Amino acid sequence: PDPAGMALSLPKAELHIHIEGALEPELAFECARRNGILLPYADVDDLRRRYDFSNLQSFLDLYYTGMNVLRTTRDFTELADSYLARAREQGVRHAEIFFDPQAHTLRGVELSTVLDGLEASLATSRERFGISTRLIACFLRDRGPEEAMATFDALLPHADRITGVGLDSAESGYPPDAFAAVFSRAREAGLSLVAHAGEEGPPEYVWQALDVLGVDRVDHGIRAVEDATLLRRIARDQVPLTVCPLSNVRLRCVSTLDQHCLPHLVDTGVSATLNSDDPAYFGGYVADNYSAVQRELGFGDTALREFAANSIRASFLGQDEREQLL
Ligand code: ES4
Ligand code: ZN
Repeated sequence: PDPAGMALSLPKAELHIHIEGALEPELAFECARRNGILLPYADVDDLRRRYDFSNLQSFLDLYYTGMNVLRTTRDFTELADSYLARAREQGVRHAEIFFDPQAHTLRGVELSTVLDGLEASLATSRERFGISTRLIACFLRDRGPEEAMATFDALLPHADRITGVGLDSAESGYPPDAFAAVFSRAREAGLSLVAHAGEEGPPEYVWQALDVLGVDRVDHGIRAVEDATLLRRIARDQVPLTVCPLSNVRLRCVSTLDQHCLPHLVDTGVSATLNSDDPAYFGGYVADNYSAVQRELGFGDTALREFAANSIRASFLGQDEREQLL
């Protein structure tokens, strides 16, 4: 048995991937050149050398600067194609892809440009890459609930093009409960609900994501291990967590991978999935996260199979489609 091979070949779903975080430096410079934009970095190597983060905000600063080169439908199509090509090599059979509408509309790129561009790639992802895909629109929590509501209004005419809404960006100081109204409207519109919580923020934010927003999955959720009652709740209700181990280390939410709480989550009966978050920035795509936890946390083949099965069960695919992948 080849451990790397197992991590790569297991059929899996990726449920926590920000498409803007799949922007590799090479494509960033190509888009910059095409669009006549000057990136504040000398070249690809100079940009890569800056991928040394001290916390979530230090990453977000680079993430929002980098995506400024994305202007045309073609840019978004090539971005999604680039992710799908890498995801296929990593055994991904289904991907639920986050995008940040406000990060584009705030700098003058139309929502329809973003959606048309992504869809031009995703519409044929099954035929070209063997990957089914869904889109999840995330609200930027540090831009506040009013802007989230306005963004939801702008998304509504396109509601058939997205499967759910999420909540991301800077977490500390931005509790989920402020977004109760917009999440309630999203639920009424028949959308699935997710939220980043307990990445940098406290267990209280995870409680709010569950009890106030009513999310179907929690993104990250690792700080739930600090609250035994919360952890039991997550295990009892089998609320899936989309865990991103390499991200947690790169953003220093966890000091080293061998200190990660994933074994504790598994021991408590939590449905944990493994994901890449922002693969271009965090040193690996999804299977690299599987191999990393195998190497550093001692998870065996059975555990890796369980993570992959969890990812398919936790997806927003219909029951038939899920069963085909299991
Ligand atoms: C993100 Cl790692 C992470 N956390 C919160 N928001 C994000 N947006 C993109 N990556
Ligand atoms: Zn994320």
